[in-house]
Formats: sequence, structure tokens, C-alpha cells
Amino acid sequence: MRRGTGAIAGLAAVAAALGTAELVAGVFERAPSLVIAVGDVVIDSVPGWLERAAIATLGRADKPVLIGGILLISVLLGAALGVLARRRFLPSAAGFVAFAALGVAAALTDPRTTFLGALLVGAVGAAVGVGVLHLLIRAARADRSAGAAAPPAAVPAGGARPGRVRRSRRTGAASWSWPAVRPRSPSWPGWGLPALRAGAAGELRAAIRLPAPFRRAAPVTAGADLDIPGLTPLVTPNEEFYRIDTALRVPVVEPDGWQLEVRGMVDEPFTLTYAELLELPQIEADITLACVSNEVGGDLVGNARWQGVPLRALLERAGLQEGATQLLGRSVDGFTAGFPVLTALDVEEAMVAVAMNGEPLPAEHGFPARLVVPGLYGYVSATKWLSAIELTGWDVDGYWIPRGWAKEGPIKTQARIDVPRAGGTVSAAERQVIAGVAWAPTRGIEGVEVRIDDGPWRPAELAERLDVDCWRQWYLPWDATPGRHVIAARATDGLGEVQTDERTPVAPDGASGYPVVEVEVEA
Ligand SMILES: Nc1nc2c(c(=O)[nH]1)N[C@H]1C(S)=C(S)[C@@H](COP(=O)(O)O)O[C@H]1N2
Ligand SMILES: [Mo]
Repeated sequence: MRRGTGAIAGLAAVAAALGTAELVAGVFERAPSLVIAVGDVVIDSVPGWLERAAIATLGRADKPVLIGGILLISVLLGAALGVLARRRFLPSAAGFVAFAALGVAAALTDPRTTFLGALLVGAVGAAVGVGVLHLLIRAARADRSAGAAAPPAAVPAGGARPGRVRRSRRTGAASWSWPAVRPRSPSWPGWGLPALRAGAAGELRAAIRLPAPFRRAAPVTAGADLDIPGLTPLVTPNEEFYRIDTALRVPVVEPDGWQLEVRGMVDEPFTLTYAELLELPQIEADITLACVSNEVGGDLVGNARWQGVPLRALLERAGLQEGATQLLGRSVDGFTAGFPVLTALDVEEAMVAVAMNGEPLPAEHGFPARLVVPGLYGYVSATKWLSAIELTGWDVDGYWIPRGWAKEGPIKTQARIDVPRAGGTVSAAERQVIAGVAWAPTRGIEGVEVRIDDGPWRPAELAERLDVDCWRQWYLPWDATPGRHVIAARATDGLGEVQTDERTPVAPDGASGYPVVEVEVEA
């Protein structure tokens, strides 16, 4: 048997094994996807600088690229094992089993995985892989002996070589159209099923009746949400809200089995079910959430109307012990984020949120509950798929801290220019406007100034303030003259502090500097 044949057999065996394993993971709630488990381990173990570099260079493609890489390595390994299987089947089969065991070990590092679930997926994957490999190798051998059985002597001089012809016909038609090869087609069967499951959770979400908050947010007036074309709307629709997390697969949490624990350095630890959480008095607040990885002018920032239970109420019920200086949020998937307890006590709107823009939290944004803390970047505060609120000392570190990010993450005052678009072309004939948003949650925005080329800083008009935690729209009419122009903006927060012009990268504590937009004005 040729090497190529063995390689293809191994490749097909891996494809069948992974396909079946994903299928099992899709069907059984507690069975993990081994591919995703390996991806999670990779994400958790790469050094912080590499993870940052991956996010910076790949952006939203980081997850597909990681999964693609794992599949590619799996397939290459399968091909190598297939080559080996031509002569030494048992060691090759052992390789398949070891490969599956590695996946199982990776899956067991996830707190949500049950041992039996992981074992089931691993065993099915290994069995299918070894089985398919065995069948294909045997078929190829049978083929070869059939080909070899045609005596060369029977070949007429100068005629076709029958052994080859017969073999290629048989291998081409019979052996390699083995159905096991099919899972290599793009519609990977296991991947549709978790989506179905997420759909089921969607139905559950739709059935939830949210309680009315005892304190409502101010109504959004036309004066607060200016209708300027191209300007970011005041409230970001849920579907357009940026998403950042380490989860390769969005955790699908069913509210029935879910609980929120309040524990650690407290006098009275307690646990809430989803129904109990919904029964507690709720507030509603417009809060702008920003990611520390947001570049100046970037779009990893959004504003939503959140509803939930004030953290302060939960902390008062639990009773803080001396030394409880940090509030650490824990997620069902093991993610953690910590911030000063004082912030939770001082900032009235800091909450365990259950709703976003009037509907139960979308799965991507943390259903059934998440933390939202005005004024702090998400990486230290906004734990999604919340499972516990733990009171600790300051020495305990959340997920991102050992990966090179600052222990404290207050959101820096920022303005962003939305209109005109960077690099765009506008017409001098039409009346132009420069417009954008600015945010400094908990401090509010008092002013925005705009500078065109080397001109003076000119104050922009501000939309009405909805809330200090919420971003504010601004605009400045502009008599654009033909040519190239550079527009800069800067905000002043509610404490009178002007946004710094010092440019810093996103790591370790958030980007700073003025947003700048270059435009071409046509006569
Ligand atoms: N469980 C969990 N929660 C998380 C994260 C995460 O990786 N896992 N990322 C945090 C970060 S870095 C940010 S910026 C916000 C983003 O929230 P969003 O995806 O709802 O916009 O979620 C935070 N909460
Ligand atoms: Mo973030």
C-alpha cells in the first residue's frame, strides 16, 4: 500500500472520529466538544502577550482561526497515523486512543464538564476513528492483493496495465466513497446541534416575565438621541452590541438548574435561584460598557439599558467581613473578574443584570445573569454567565490580571468621531456636520471640543444628558472647505478633567489619546 493511501485512510478516520464526537457532544447536554475543550486550554495557557497579539491581529477571527488550527493539526496527525497503520496497526490505533485521551483531559479542566460525559465523547471518537481506520486499511489491502493478483504476464505487450487500472477503478469508486469521508463536508453535523440547543434556551428566554423595576431610567428624549445620519444611536441594539469573552462556545445556561452564590468573606453566605433573583427589587439604568482592548476610535464599546438587582443590596444582606476588599465575579465557565468592594457600595447602579434593553440577557451577553458596573472596563467587572459573587482580599486575581493587564480598570474618558467617516470623502457643497459620542461612566461628559487641522479647539454642541453612566452624543456644524482635513476631538468629564492627549496602547489599562479622522472634501 502506498503512503498516500495510508494518509488518506488516517485523514478520513480522524474526520469520522471528530465528526462523531462532535455529534455526541451536540446531542448530550453534559458531553463536551473535545475540539472546543482543547481550544479553551490553548486560550487559557498561552502567554498574555500572545493572546493579546491574537486579538489585535485577528480580531473577531481569533476563534475560527484557533479552531481551524486545531482541526488542521488533528488531520495532519491522523494522516501520519494512517501512514503508520499500513505496517503497524496497533501502535497507530494506540495513537488514536491517546489523541482522544488528550481531548478528554482538556475537557476535564472545564468545571462544567462531567467525567462521564467527557469519557463518552472520547470513547466514541476513539472507537469510530480506530474502526474507520481499520476498515479502510483492510479495504485498501484487499484492493492491492486484487490488483497484484492480475498476473503481469497477462498484460499484452504495449497494452494498459490491468492491475493498475482495476485498482484505481475499484479504489476510486468503491473504497474511497466510504461514507465516513463525508463529515469533511462543510456542514459539520455536530455544529448545528449546539445551535439547536441555544435555540431552545432562546425559547426559554422568551417565556420569562421580567419584573417591573422599582426605579426606572429616564425616558430617552429626542434631545438626547439626535437623529444625525451616521451617528451612533444612543442605545445600542442587542444584536449590534460588541461581544468579547474567552468562551469558544457560548455557555447555554438553563435558568432552572442555575444558582447564584454569594460567598467568601461574608457573615451570611446565601444562594439565589433565578426565580428568587427576579423577585428581588430591581433597578434600571443606562450604562455604557467598554472593553479595555478598545482602541481610540474603536467600536468595542456600547450602551444599553440594563435591569437588575443592585449589588449593594446583596452585599448588605450577606454582611461584609473585615478584609473583604474585592468583589470577584465567577462565571459558569471559570472566568473571573474582580474590582474594589467600595465601587460596588458607592456606585448605586452597579448590579447583577438580568435584562438588556428590555429583554432577558441574550445568551452572548451572559444569560441568565451578569455583572454590570458603571465606570469599570469589562475585564475587571462585567462577568457574564455569573455563577458566584465572591468576597475576597485584594491578593486574589481575576482572569486577565496574570495575563498582563492592570489590576484596576477604570474606564478612561474618551470621545469618538463617527461623522464624517475616517478616510471618507464629503462634499463642500453640502452643509457638513462633525458628530460622535463621548463617555466617562460615573463622571459624565461636560464638554467635547473639536479641532480642524491646526485651528483652535472649538466647543461642540452636546445632546441632553441621559445619565452620567451613559455616553453622550455631540456635534459641530462644519463649513467644509475643499481639500484634505484632519479632525480631532477631546472630551471633558464631569469632574472637569480634559481627556489626555498622551497616547497609550490598550495594554495594560486602556488606550488613551485623541481620536483623529482624516477626510477629503470635494469642491
Ligand atoms: N464569563 C465571562 N464574562 C466576561 C468575559 C469573559 O471572557 N467571560 N469578558 C469580559 C470582557 S473583557 C468584556 S469587555 C465584557 C464584554 O461584555 P459583552 O460581550 O456583553 O459586550 O464582558 C466581560 N465578561
Ligand atoms: Mo474587555
